[in-house]
Amino acid sequence: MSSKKDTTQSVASTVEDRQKTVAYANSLLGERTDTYVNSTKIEKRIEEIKSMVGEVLEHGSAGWLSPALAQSHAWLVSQGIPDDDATSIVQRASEGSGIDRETLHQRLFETFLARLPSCALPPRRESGQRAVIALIGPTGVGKTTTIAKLATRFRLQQGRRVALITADTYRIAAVDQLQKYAELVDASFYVASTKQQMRDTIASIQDVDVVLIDTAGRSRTDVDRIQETGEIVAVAEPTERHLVLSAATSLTATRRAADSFMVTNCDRVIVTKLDEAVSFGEIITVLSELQLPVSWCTNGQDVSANIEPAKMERLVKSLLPAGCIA
Ligand SMILES: Nc1nc2c(ncn2[C@@H]2O[C@H](COP(=O)(O)OP(=O)(O)O)[C@@H](O)[C@H]2O)c(=O)[nH]1
Ligand SMILES: [Mg+2]
Repeated sequence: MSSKKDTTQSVASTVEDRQKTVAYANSLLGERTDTYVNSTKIEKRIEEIKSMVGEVLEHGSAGWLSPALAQSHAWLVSQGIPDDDATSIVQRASEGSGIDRETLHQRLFETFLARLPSCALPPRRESGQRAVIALIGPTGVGKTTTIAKLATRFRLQQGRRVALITADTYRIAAVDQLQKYAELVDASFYVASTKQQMRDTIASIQDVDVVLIDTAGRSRTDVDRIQETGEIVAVAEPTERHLVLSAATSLTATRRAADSFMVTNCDRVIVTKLDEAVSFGEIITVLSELQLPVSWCTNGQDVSANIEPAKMERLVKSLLPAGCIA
């Protein structure tokens, strides 16, 4: 129970506190504390504060009322998702009131998964149909290595009969390399660098379950050669035409490559070099734009391993690891 004396003391100390606060505020304003308050200066400060509050509110109206949203946006941009995409994705994922970080993470995961194309299943042995699989794409993305990986998988791991055809005669060493590999995995090997050669070769191949066609890497600006590659491949009447894209390349380069190689009528995508990718936003963006089914992912140089059927959940997990917006 407080006495009257206590109450008087407490009122006195409140008044004293207030005076101290006013004195402190005035001192901050650079005024003497006991004489007068410079109203012009105070008004100026109030204007400054108003403008600061205005900025905060404006920022809030863009969707960043919560630090978790701003953090998610910053994370996505740091992972190579274009700024505008990141903004609209985070805004949509945060719709509704009071969502927690875990829900936001889950919604972002689902949003990216929904934007990505489906996965293409590997050719089924039971189909009874011969699979003719062509790989097309820029130089150095890993086409020949992936052909060797697929040959290993189909031949050594699944016991299917495999033939390798290379249309790449520009690099003699590459032809030798693939031929040696074909011997190693007990696959037949052919070179066909013109339409006529391809026609003859494909007609001559009998009793094979899978034909793998390697093509020359082309610079994305080499439009005529890209077209020519497409025509040579077309003669083989492939059941699958894979555009090979590296996850370790910039968004601009991958977008342009995808653009240039579309004339070859690719109907699926292989993503290589996931092990070398510093971030995953670039490849996820291109795959989402392309909307071609993704068949395989490769993640290393070991031809006896380092390839697996594509799984979009894995890619999204790499983009949004647990705790990235914690
Ligand atoms: N780290 C990594 N390197 C790869 C992968 N696939 C291919 N490579 C390497 O990329 C380089 C070019 O590969 P290559 O198959 O010759 O590319 P191509 O020009 O498209 O036929 C080689 O050094 C390969 O070992 C991969 O998944 N990860
Ligand atoms: Mg090659």
